[in-house]
Amino acid sequence: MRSPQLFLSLSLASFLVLAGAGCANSAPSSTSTTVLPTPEEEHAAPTNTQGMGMMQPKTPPELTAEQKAQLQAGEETHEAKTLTFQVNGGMFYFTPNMIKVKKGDKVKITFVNDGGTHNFILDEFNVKTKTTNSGETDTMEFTADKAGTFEYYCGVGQHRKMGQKGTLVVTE
Ligand SMILES: [Cu+2]
Repeated sequence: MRSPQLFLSLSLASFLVLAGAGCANSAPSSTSTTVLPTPEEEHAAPTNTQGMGMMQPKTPPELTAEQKAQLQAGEETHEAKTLTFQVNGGMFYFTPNMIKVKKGDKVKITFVNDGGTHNFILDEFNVKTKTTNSGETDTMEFTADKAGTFEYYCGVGQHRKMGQKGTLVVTE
């Protein structure tokens, strides 16, 4: 009667040992599974670099023919009127970075975000666009009711310090 019980106990003990050994055996294979993702991480690295690239300064785009015509309309002799400008902004520039108008002009500016997070601020005329993301635009209007030289800039992070600014010249 005792023999079968002893056999069962031994069998149970053996099973536990084997089960334990099984776990121990599975440990190395899970370790090698952990090693496998490394090539994928290396593959993902260029994507991260591109993400960092978004933060790097970019060469400002050339003025388009339309932008040149808009700037010329502001510069040439004229009676007070409505002037429209497209201003592109990116890391860390505004194109154009110089706009000239006459006192009394109504100025309409469409800000186009070329890439990154930016806004367009012109304190002296209480102008501030919403903070935009890549590809977004925002339009604002104001009357250039005082003559002088005013700086417009991006208020995001250190962008102004990095050179994302421009000059509005309002002449009498
Ligand atoms: Cu900015």
